[in-house]
Amino acid sequence: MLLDCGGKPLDLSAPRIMGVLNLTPDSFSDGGRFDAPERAIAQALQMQADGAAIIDIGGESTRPGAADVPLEEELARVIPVIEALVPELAVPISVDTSKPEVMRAAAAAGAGMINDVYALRRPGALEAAADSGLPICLMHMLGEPRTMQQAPQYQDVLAEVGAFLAQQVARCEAAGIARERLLLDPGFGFGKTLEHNLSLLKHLDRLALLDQPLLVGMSRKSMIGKVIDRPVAERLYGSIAVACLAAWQGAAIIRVHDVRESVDAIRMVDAVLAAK
Ligand code: 8Y4
Repeated sequence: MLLDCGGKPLDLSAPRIMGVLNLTPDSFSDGGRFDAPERAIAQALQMQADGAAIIDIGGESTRPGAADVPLEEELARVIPVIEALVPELAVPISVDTSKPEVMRAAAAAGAGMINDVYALRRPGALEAAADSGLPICLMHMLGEPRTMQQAPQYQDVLAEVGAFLAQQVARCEAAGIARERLLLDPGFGFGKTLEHNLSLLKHLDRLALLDQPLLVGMSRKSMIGKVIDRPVAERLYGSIAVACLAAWQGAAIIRVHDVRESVDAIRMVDAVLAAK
């Protein structure tokens, strides 16, 4: 299956790696205004060389407890980097944003995918994403980043995440977005306890029944830290393990920080998937 990402093809006939390029001030000390574009370009080229099929660029921290980034700040962080990267990269760029203005500016700058953790629920986002013509990743989140980890509860996490994603697909179709443009993501860590995250991963294959490509992001997250009791810098092997479990169950795209290691791991998984 070939996805057209703003003119750059993304081949989803095997599981692919999405590299995370963070433009938040904690990753680039000047907040993206000064030398960040140069550093971001070097990092993106390295991720492409390491086998990333797409690179996700975000200027808004979506970590639990994080505050909202003002629009002008997010535009200033993200758009110059997208403009600089698009002509340099063969692989598409995905823009991690929930703001319609950022979606429109990123699409105009040549971005190839919209990755919205709010699943286009912010005012104006549905229309902006529809108008872009780009593929869109719709992610499940219970609550808002500031409060989502305060005792999230479900009757049946898999059924509720699945129903939410199916509902958002229907909403997008009603707005004129073809199903072929939609990827779905259960949103690991977004309003979920460790037990919720583990159940979602164990039964990820059930979400494949929604018939849209699945994108998952678990790299370095606290669901790994809690199980292996390691700080964020020491979660590579745990991250590789969950990436493989997701690929094994049919995940199309796996969002990771450690591209090279993850590409090797999922290539191995794919070889087994493809065996007779
Ligand atoms: C350490 C490193 C601890 C990173 C936590 C984190 C997803 C996503 C994020 C995801 C999609 C993150 C933008 C959270 N997670 N987009 N974005 N799916 N589609 N936290 O799971 O990486 S940011």
